[in-house]
Amino acid sequence: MGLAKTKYVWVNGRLVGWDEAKVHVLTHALHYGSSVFEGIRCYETSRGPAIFRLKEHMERLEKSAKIYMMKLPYTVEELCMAAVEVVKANGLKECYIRPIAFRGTGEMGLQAQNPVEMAMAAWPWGPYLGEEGQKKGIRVKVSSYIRPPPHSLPMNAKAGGHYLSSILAKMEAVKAGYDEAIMLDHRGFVSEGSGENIFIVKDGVLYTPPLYASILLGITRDTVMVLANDMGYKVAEEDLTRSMLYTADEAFFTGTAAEVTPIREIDDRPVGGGQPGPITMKLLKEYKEVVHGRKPKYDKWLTYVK
Ligand code: PPE
Repeated sequence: MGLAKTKYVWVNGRLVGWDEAKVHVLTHALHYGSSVFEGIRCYETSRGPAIFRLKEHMERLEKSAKIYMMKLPYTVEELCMAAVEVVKANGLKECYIRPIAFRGTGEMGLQAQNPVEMAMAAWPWGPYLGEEGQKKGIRVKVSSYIRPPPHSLPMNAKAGGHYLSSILAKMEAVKAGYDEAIMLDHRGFVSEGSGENIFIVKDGVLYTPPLYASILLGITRDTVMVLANDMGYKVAEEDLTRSMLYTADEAFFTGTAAEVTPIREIDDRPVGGGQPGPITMKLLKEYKEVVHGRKPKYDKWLTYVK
């Protein structure tokens, strides 16, 4: 899948041409995965393009960096302004924005405190698990790979190296003919997808794994929790077992890239009726309304690109 190339990329504080946005082969992060990043979406609205929950994403980036003792060379505010600049300069209406901070060149070795460099690119990106997947639901498999426990890797940070675990799980699932993987944590409870958080619905109540199940504290997870509450549904952050997945009425993934994606089958067992569930679809619809700026109540989550 080729990336939809855009004109400019923001690199260390200035816009450069797409093809100029390069790093040296001895970049620390290339060898050891010492990077932290974000994934943010910008949507078209009647008031122009709007970036969804921009500040929360940049704040999470700062926290991820802190965990790995990386000092970001820009403030959250400066990074928010840079994101707006990238969208604007490229004339994009709807896009995915990828800020990354990484240890650059200088010394080699694990302890190297090489200067932290930053870049931010934006490009048009469709639904993570396919247009069709979002409409009809996807088929998933519980992975043989578990999420690293918190005393092995701080999975609450969105760090480059952490994705090696996700890559193994995703490749395994796709090679076996499924769309995505669900990973369990080191205790055997449900954690999350390779690049999404997971929810189930049982008897009208939403359940999602807690922070300590080695999940990334997803911003879409938070959005869906707020929307569900406001729609009158109860939401519980609780440990989920594998069999609770099999007997759920509905299941879905959340993520900036995945948005809300229904799950119609888990380990060859149909979820509910084997089709996207009604509460899932209501949440997906509401999510789309909100990100496209059609719900004044949640306008505080939008940063307009003017
Ligand atoms: N868990 C993981 C492991 C994860 O990577 C993501 C985002 C989430 C949960 C959901 O977080 P949030 O986007 O804040 O709701 N995954 C990104 C895609 C990773 C990729 O490049 O592939 C994303 O959705 O942007």
